[in-house]
Amino acid sequence: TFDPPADAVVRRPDFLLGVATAAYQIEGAATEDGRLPSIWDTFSATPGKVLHGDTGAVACDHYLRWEEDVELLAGLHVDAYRLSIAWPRVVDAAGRPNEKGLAFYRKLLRRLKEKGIRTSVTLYHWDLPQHLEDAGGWRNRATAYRFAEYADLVSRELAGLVDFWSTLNEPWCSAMLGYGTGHHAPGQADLLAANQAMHHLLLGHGLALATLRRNDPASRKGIVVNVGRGTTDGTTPDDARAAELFELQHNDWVLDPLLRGQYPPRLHDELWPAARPPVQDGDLETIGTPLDFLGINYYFRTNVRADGNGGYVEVPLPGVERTQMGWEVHPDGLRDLLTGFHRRYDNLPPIYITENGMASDDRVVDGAVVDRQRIAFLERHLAAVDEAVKAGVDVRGYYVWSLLDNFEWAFGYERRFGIVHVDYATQRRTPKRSAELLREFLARRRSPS
Ligand code: PNW
Repeated sequence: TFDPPADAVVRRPDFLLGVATAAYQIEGAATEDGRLPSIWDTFSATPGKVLHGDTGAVACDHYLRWEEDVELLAGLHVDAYRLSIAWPRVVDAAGRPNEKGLAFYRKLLRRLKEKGIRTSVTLYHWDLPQHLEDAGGWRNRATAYRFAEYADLVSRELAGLVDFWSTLNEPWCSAMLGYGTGHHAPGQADLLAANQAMHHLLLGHGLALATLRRNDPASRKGIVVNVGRGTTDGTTPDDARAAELFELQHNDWVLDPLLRGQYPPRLHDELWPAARPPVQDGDLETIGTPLDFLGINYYFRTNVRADGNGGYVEVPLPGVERTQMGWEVHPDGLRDLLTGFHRRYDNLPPIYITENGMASDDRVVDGAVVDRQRIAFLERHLAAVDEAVKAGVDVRGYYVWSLLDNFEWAFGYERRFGIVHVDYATQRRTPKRSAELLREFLARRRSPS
């Protein structure tokens, strides 16, 4: 069973426990009701970019099966559901609302409300309309303004149906994997482009946040960032510095402009002198607009050492537990990052863990999926959150990534993050053992007998 200690924060009825998904990873119906192509349609259709040539064209067919999926959520007794809106579904090429796309999210959010499930909506989970990429994408400052216009349109249409708005999901991944390494759409590999993209993503976030405040004052507004734990098994001062640089490049790059109103000076002085962001007057004030909450996505720890060139290099630790992604299981990293942010930022907003979870090669055997590694993973990470709360960090909720097995970006359908198994041939959903334990825990928490 899933049985956290009596005083664990996750037992408090007001600690939000939920599950998360994202539009492109589950919806499918890529050309339905006037949806425009996004950079992920283009990227996944490009040979060699996604494992086995998988695409999100069908995915979990959630656009058509959303009612069944809401029943699944209600049956789990989750407090909250985190989803994202597909920008190319709701805005047409001329910037006008696409009513059919909006109607989908309206009926979905209404149904969730009827079921008593809190809604957490991300505006941008990586599916940039392709026509905006053709105009320079996030390298182009104009995209920040297009994003704010999209936020304005959506928040006017859906005001009152959303409890938590997040502007962006993981700007680090959009900027670095999309424009810096090319592992994600749109597939550019250029450090300057990544810094341009990061700046315009953050600017778009700040502009959108102000718009959301005007249009939907009762909701809470924030942003979701991915954070990485970097440590070293090396013994030299340069190794220690390498671990610092890792976290500087992953965490401070994003959090310092959001929470301190500046990019970390060391980042561009030491690591990337030739890739300075295109900051204009007033941008950092816009980016530093106060947040109602900060969403944190945490997955793994990275062991690094000095590379001998002033940078760092990853050196995987032998003999540690890993997931189907090859990512190290390291719950203490979540605790240590949370307490570290609490020390570093004076004005740290309330935190929600907006994603945590793991991939495993799950199969249905005799109608059941026994995902033991995931159950232990979730228990240990919730225990790490509990330790952070007891050390004074204000963490108010936790979402498991993900409700369903889904399109895992460059790894396609071969990596399974769901607490519910999806058989892609039939679209049959089978709750894994982790989902059943979560359901039992939430039912008991709701009505202790
Ligand atoms: C996140 N990394 O992506 C995303 O928000 C989800 O859409 C995704 O399915 C989930 O985590 C699992 O991957 C990440 O390389 C992708 O550090 C890559 C990294 C981190 C997060």
